[in-house]
Amino acid sequence: MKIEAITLREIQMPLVHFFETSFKRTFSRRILLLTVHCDGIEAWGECVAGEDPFYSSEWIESSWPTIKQYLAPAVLGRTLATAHESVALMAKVRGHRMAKAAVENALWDAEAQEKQIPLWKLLGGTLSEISCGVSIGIQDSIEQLLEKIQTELAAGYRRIKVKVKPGWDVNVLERIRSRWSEILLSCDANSAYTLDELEHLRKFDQFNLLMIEQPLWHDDIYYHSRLQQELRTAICLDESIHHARDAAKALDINACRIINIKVGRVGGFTEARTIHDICASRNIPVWCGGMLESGIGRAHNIALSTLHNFRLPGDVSASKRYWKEDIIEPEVEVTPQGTIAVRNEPGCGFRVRKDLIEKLTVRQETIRAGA
Ligand code: OSB
Ligand code: MG
Repeated sequence: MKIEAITLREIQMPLVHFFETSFKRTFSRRILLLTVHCDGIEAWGECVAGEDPFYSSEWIESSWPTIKQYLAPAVLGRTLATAHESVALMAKVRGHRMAKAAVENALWDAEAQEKQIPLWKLLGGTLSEISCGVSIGIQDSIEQLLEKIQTELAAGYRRIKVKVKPGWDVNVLERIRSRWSEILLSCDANSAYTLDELEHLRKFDQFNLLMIEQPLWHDDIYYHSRLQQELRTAICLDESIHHARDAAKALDINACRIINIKVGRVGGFTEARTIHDICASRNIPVWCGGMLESGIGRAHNIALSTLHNFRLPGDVSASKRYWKEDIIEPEVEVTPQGTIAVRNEPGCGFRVRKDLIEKLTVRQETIRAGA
């Protein structure tokens, strides 16, 4: 495929309900979408960098110029046999993994469209339906949170994950467990604690959690291994796993027993797959994380989740939990059994609603080969 042009677009989409983590309450998303134009095909990618450099150092205002000035020029004008080849072309740029993933993943979509096969098959996926959980943010009251959990359980979701932070943790987990003693339950601290809080973190052990996600510093692996030795609950790393070596290192030193794979955080499908394979070879289950994606990122997460070692329910859920109207058709829907059935159309499996995207676009820029 000959890469002729890349279009960057920022769309703005209000969330149906605010989403609060230990670092921020988000009401509306600013999403960077990328279109690759090649051989008459239009292929899409979503950059999961946030509105602020809080989850990671990347944010929409770092990703846009990095793609424009470095990543797009590295691939434009080239003829690639596979999307995978783009990784080496962009390798000179250090970090900026979410920006790289947006480019690489759009190229995977292009390759799948060109070969007329579903993206999930091109990635080597084997599962025909994926298992879904939900991530529920910090609410204004515990009652509100319990109500949300009730709604999601009734919808069929197979795992509930709640966001925690100091002051919204043990008290909250206690209330959840006293109402639902058996459900698959986990929590995500997004780095809200330090090792000084070990005695407090030990209290989490009483709730029979599937895992505690990223309790310590966003860039730490070593101290998580010290913490894992002290806890019965499995630690799952999210923020601090940037590439396959991080995953291997974390497993070498027993820093976690589960890994959350976010394709944007690790720089694209190629690296995500490598991490998946490393975990599979060590019998470590993985699951697919979410970044409040629009339908395009959501479709890519579904495709990734069909790899066999995605053995735990992911944070990949229905479009309607986030958006009044999603930018793909059909929207992502979840069955009453808490699954998403993969689609067998070529490419990402969903039609991109360009009319709606046009309406939501606040800026756009097309970069061409040699320009
Ligand atoms: O830590 O998994 C996280 C959203 C934004 C930033 C970080 C995280 C999250 C989520 C949302 O938990 C998951 C979703 O998209 O549903
Ligand atoms: Mg997380």
